[in-house]
Amino acid sequence: MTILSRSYLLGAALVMAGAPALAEQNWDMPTPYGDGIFHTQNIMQFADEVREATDGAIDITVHSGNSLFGHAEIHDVVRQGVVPIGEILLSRLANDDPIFGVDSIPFLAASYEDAEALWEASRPAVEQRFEADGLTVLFSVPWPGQSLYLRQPVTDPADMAGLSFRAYNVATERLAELLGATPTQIEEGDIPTAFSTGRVEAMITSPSTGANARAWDFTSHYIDTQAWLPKNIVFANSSALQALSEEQLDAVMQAAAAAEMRGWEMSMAETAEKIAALEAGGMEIMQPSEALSARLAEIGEVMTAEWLVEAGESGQAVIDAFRGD
Ligand code: PCA
Repeated sequence: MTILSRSYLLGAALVMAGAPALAEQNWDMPTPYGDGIFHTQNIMQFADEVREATDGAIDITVHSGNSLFGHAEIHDVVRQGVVPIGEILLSRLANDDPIFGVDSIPFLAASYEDAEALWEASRPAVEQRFEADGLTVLFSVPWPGQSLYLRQPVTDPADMAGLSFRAYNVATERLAELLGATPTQIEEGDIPTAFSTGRVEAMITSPSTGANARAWDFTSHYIDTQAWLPKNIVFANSSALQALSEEQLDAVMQAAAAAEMRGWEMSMAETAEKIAALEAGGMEIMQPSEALSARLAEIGEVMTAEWLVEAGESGQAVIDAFRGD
């Protein structure tokens, strides 16, 4: 029997016996995003609330900005039990299962209301897929709408052909391709360097990420497309949760539910606040031209169709549930 399964059984036995709390646990929690990002502030508050509710027995330390593990490693290290908890951009897992990428299809769910309905419709499938890997979903919070950052006031979508375009998941890669641009994957924290060294010259991301990266230092025009709301997800190793006492587990789950509510509100408030910060930084704020809107809508249709082919019947069921069919 491995150490992991032994501790799992011990944990399960303790829960069944309603045993007293285990000794103090220090939980390292890696996240890709930096301290200036509202998601990170939200998970720090989550950590504070868990610490308080458990009288310090569960002491979560947030390791921000890829400082403990890189974005691409976090899912694996939590699965392996190297750390008990972590945060990632959910759609980074779209290569493992298309369900993880449903929130990154342009204009499928571009408002908070629609994003919430899509999360409700897709949550059971996401949770099941995490469970199959020995992981428990704690909560998920969207970034504000994804909009374009450019060095010229593009009105004709054809003018984006040939641009080197920053991508952060497979959907942004595909979007860049469909625009005729050339995608390059760049982590959020590396955006300023990628622009200043000429690796990329355009991107699509939230006002939160744009303002945090001081996008006005390397782009001049913000086009407010708000095309989709990709989500971060916070998840724990299920064995680590099963090793908690019932009260401790309750405390974690309650703090998680509160963090989800708070995070969605923070995200909504961010949208206007951070667009104003981009403008204050010197960027020109534009609405998309009719031609650009039409092209992006078309790309959204193409990507929805491609996603449905990949995701099959279970994907169709999620879309039907989302649309209330
Ligand atoms: N910020 C992250 C993901 C989506 C967003 O708004 C990023 O740009 O990497």
